[in-house]
Order: sequence, then structure tokens, then C-alpha cells
Amino acid sequence: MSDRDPLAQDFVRFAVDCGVLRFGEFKTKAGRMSPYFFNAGLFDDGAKLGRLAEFYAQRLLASGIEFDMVFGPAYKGIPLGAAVAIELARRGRNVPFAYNRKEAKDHGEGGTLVGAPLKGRVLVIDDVMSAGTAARESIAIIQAAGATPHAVCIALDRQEKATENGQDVPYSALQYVRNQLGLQVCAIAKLGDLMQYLESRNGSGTDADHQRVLAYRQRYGVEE
Ligand code: OMP
Repeated sequence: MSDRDPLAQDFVRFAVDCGVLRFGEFKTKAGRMSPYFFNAGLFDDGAKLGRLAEFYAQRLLASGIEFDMVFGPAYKGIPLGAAVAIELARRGRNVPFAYNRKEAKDHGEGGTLVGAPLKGRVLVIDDVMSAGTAARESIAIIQAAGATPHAVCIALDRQEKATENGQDVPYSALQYVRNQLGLQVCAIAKLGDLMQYLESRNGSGTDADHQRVLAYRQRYGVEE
């Protein structure tokens, strides 16, 4: 078993306390029945968003990943990117911030990009990466603007097999983005941290949530 990561453990506890991370039966975008779900939309007040941004900033600054600006992909990435940009500035690292619209605007300033011009090494802030669809869209937007998609930081890495044309592949979306697309990646916590949280919550036993997560990982999980 890998070492305990205190920041990740604090984050998993925080996400459970906020009701963002829940156990039960959920259908994922890829159509899998998952025993847990991470709904970042439930970081739904100023204090929770501020705390979340602290976790991202701590993880990012400790990772050594370099970047020139922050991009928050529509929709969920927009408040996340904004909150992280604010927190980075509070920590002395003020960088430009941009986000996109899903629908192009044909009046006023026009276009789909809002905020600072996309240039240099762009860091994408997002919630969860499952199949990697959202990450690929962000990469395409950044490249189309002539900037460099450089890094992705997410809150939770589900560490499960990505799908291609409806088929499971032996690597996760995060691994694909890192190994095939060459981006730097980091996550505040990953499935392995969630398992450790469940282990310490249950003491020596294994409760039903834990067993279901173990079975899910057995079926869909990837190696780190
Ligand atoms: P990809 O764009 O395929 O990587 O999937 C990411 C999306 O999955 C997120 O933006 C959510 O819509 C959704 N999701 C979660 O938010 N939390 C989860 O725990 C699992 C999923 C999911 O559907 O896989």
C-alpha cells in the first residue's frame, strides 16, 4: 500500500463532510454503476469554495508544476479556476485567468473565450477526470488559441480505465493525458486515498461502502 498522503486525507474528509463525496449507487458519464460519486457542484458556499481552492493551491505549489496562466473550462471549471487564481494570488503567485463559454456569443465582445488572452503554458483546473472528454476539449481550445496546454490539476483522480469507442482501455484518462499527450498532471486526491480513508474510518473491519468500492476498483481500476 502506498504511503498516507495527509493533504489527500484531509481533502477526502472535507469532501465527505461537505456531501460532495458520497457513497451509494451512481451512474457515471461512461455508464458505469459506481459506489461513490464526487459532485464538485456541492462546494456550494464561499467558505467551501475558499477551502477547496486552498487544497488545489497547496497541491499545485508543492507539485513544482510550472505554468503561466489558469484556464477554467465551462461550466464547472469556471468557478474552480477563478477560486484557484484568487488563492494563488493570495499566496503571492498572481497569474492571468481565462475561461470559455459553451456557446459562442455573436454580439458584444464575441467569441467563446473570456478573460486574459490564452498564451504561454496554460494550466487547466477541473473537478474530475473520468474518460478524459472534458480534458481533450480544453486542450483543443488552448491549442486553437495558439497557447500551450501544459498541465491539468483536478480535485479527484478516479484511477479507472478510460473508454475509447465504448471499450475499456487499460489506462486511465489521467495517464493518457500525461503519457500520450505529454501534459503534467496532478490531483488533490485519488481513489487510493479514498480507499485509505475508508480503511481508517472502519478500523479493522470492512463496511459495505468499502467492499463496494473495492469491487469497483477490481473491475475498473488501473495501476497507479
Ligand atoms: P470526462 O469528461 O469523461 O473525463 O468526465 C468528467 C465528468 O464526469 C465530470 O465533469 C462529471 O460530469 C462526471 N463525474 C463527476 O463529476 N464525478 C464522478 O465521481 C464521476 C463522474 C463521471 O461521470 O464519471
